[in-house]
Amino acid sequence: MDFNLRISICRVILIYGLCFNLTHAASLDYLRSTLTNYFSDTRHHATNPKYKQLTATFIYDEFIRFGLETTYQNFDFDGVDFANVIGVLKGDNFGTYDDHIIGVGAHYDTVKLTKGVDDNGSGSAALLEVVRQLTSLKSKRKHTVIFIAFDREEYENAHFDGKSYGALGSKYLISQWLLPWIQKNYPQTVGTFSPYGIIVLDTLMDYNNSAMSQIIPPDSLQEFQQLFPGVVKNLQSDNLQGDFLATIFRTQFDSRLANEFHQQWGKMGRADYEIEMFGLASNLPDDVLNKVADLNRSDHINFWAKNIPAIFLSDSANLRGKMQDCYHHVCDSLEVMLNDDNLNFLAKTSDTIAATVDKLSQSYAAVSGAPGVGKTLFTLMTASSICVFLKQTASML
Ligand SMILES: *[C@@H]1O[C@H](CO)[C@@H](O)[C@H](O)[C@H]1NC(C)=O
Ligand SMILES: *[C@@H]1O[C@H](CO)[C@@H](O)[C@H](O)[C@H]1NC(C)=O
Ligand SMILES: CC(=O)N[C@H]1CO[C@H](CO)[C@@H](O)[C@@H]1O
Repeated sequence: MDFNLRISICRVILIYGLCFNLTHAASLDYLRSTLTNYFSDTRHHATNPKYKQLTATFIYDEFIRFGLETTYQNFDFDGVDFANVIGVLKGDNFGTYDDHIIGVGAHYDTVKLTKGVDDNGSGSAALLEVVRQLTSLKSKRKHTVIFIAFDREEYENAHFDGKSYGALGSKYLISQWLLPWIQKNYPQTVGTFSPYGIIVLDTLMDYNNSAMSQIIPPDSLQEFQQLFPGVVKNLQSDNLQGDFLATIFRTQFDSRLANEFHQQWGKMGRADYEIEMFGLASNLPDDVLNKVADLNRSDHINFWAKNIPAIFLSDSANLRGKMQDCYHHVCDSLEVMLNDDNLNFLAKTSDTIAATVDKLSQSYAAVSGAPGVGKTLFTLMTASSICVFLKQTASML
């Protein structure tokens, strides 16, 4: 075989390789190794403090490695020390009211006796994958991005004063870190502070395309129908497959973020991984809201309570597939949760978050000639037209 022909064959193989990689930018290897090495065992302060500490340190070190301004926010509850991990990627507009901050957050702790791979290893792994993608582009951006790994979201026992103390990490984050941090860094007295808000990830890798794998709680079916008629119709006509990511948001306050996320999801391919938008109208009566309280169960509620926009992404946890049995139990484990479909579903979610944050924070190529988004996009577009050409040629042969 002559040398030039060999080179040409090598090129074709290379381009083919590119075609296969094009479906997502997410690194399946990074997601898999993160889940396997740092989110596959209990992360509870009483039952497995060592592993929890290992995980927190890993997140902190990864944030640093990816170039974020990283800090622990320690807080005390009932005499126990907890720690949120915070990483900031400053935009050009940092410190001015033109800075529309966008956040991504997930809790890394677990309840006492679960392995917590899906709840909420999945959200934390996606969080790190998004940081990896956004910082590897070496682009700059106008708006600041904040990444947060929350501690102490989980709380399973009744407290002695009878109140519920779930999602404490995000509550303390807002009151003891975020609001003081904003006051210090954005001291203007004119203008309006207008963050895009935060994307909260909790329990989001359980994909299941079997019929009847998605539960709509029967005793609140009527309320779900009343609030989200389109979603319920979709699910029913789809034989209640648990094959979608649930996006929960308030139509009046969170639509900027929710709509962008929805649009980006549509551009990612893999149409079999679906999305459903649960937009909550304002001023709904409490008795209706109480029947759909599952939509409240993560850190986003603390942002809502402080009038900060937030959207909540989830697979719906115990209402779906294997999580019906494994939610908060030992079998929320690698053996049960780590399969190709779940990993690819998580990859699509990570890609969509990265694209949403990249778009809203207005990234642009750094002048130094480093490969910025523009150049990467150009390469991708060239590669994708070659892919289309190759696929067409292949189908003609
Ligand atoms: C859920 O959150 C909404 C908005 O913060 C609130 O109005 C509602 O009372 C909450 N419902 C429950 C059951 O906690
Ligand atoms: C899908 O969900 C059903 C329960 O509805 C479960 O029996 C089945 O194992 C799940 N399949 C996968 C691939 O998780
Ligand atoms: C989405 C989801 O189910 N998240 C869970 C994470 O853990 C908290 C605390 O137990 C639950 O309330 C959430 O349901």
